[in-house]
Amino acid sequence: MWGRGWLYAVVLAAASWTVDAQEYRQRLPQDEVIYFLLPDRFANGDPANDRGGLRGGPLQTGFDPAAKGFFHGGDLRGVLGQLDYIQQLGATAIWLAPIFKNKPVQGAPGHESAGYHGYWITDFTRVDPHFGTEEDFRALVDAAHGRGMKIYMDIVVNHTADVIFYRECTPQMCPYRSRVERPYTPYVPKGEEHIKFPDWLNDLSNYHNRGNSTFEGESALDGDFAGLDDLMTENPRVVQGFIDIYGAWIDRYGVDGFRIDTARHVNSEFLQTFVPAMLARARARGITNFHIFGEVYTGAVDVASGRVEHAVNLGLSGLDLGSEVAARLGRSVRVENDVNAAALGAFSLLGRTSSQSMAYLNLGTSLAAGLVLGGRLWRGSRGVAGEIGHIPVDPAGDRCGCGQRGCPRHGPIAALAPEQQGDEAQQCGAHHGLAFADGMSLVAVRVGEPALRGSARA
Ligand SMILES: [Ca+2]
Ligand SMILES: [Ca+2]
Ligand SMILES: [Ca+2]
Repeated sequence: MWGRGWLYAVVLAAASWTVDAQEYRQRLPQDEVIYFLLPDRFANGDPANDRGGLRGGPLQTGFDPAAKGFFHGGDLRGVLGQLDYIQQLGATAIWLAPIFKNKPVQGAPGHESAGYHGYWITDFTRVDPHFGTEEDFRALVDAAHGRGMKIYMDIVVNHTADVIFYRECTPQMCPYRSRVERPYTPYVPKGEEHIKFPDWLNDLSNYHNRGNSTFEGESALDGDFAGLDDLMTENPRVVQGFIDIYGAWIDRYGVDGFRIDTARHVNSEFLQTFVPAMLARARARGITNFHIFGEVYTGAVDVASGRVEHAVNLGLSGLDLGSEVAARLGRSVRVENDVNAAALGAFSLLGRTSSQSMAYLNLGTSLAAGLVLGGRLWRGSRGVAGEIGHIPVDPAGDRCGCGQRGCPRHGPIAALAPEQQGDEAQQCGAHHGLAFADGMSLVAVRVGEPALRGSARA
């Protein structure tokens, strides 16, 4: 009796397995549980490929498991060997960081690091030898599908590896040249003229060549992401080139979706052509519910949309503050980080001009800074240029709301007895600020009420 019951259970399990495997295509994107992994850092299934078939030391092969900026040996076979583990976690889809062939090592002498993360692509049509072979990728996709799991590829269309340099400036020191100026004069070091594939990627006229992005205004689209060669994604040659490249990955492997890297730095017209083309390609391959999603990185406050992404001291996240306030006031509203806004206010209050710069240090409920450079607020590439209160200074310190340990954000307040903190914070919260302007002359800006009330700290 027990034997028959056991057999019955096995048959049932096999039947449901088959049904799952066939039905994964019907599953909607919003029903997926996605597991994101960096193949290099996940599992090493084949030590023979750790150096990507290259000879020499870390600067030639990119392999150095003792250095965090280099390849550590993980690969596609390693992921294949861990599918049980990933599925048992409850994941139904795997999002792999880019697996395309990268420039193994790049960076100025003394500052080199490797393409272990996969975002410095030179050949968009091949698997990076550090991660394995085309056969390894096919085996992984097929095995995942056999379990009813999906594979999402991480793709890049905004840039390639850093291969192009400019005659007029040294690498990393090329300020953005606007669209009303002439672009830089691009060149490729000898021996790298045809390092990219397909070959249209070696045509320098397919790039913006305008220098480094400040991640604001037009430079967010046309500027180089820290020197990475920014493609002219408004050029029909580039659009068709990427449709051909990534369409072929759908055709060859039947992958289930794409995550588009740095999507915010690509013109929307590109995406409006590319995305429908990929969906059509997937449908032709019998892939229903092909899922495309893009990366958008903003600071705690997304100034462009007026959205508060995360305000750790207030415990707020995902709040459309700009829209809500605008709706209530009936006026257009701009949302800005509080200390940045205070810095701009102090800059104006002090009568500074557009040729001057200033650092504004906030000593209140939190420790933070605002930077005004040449009359303009400087948010930095990730919108956190002034967040000095979230730079870990004590690895063994308390956990901060930002997720890191040992942040000095409570510096001025934390020195007080706990019963004083609330009151002091409240008092300081309204009136505080020290401005370092024009070569470090220190100006106090409205320390105000707490000082009048006799607060020694204020
Ligand atoms: Ca390996
Ligand atoms: Ca470059
Ligand atoms: Ca771009």
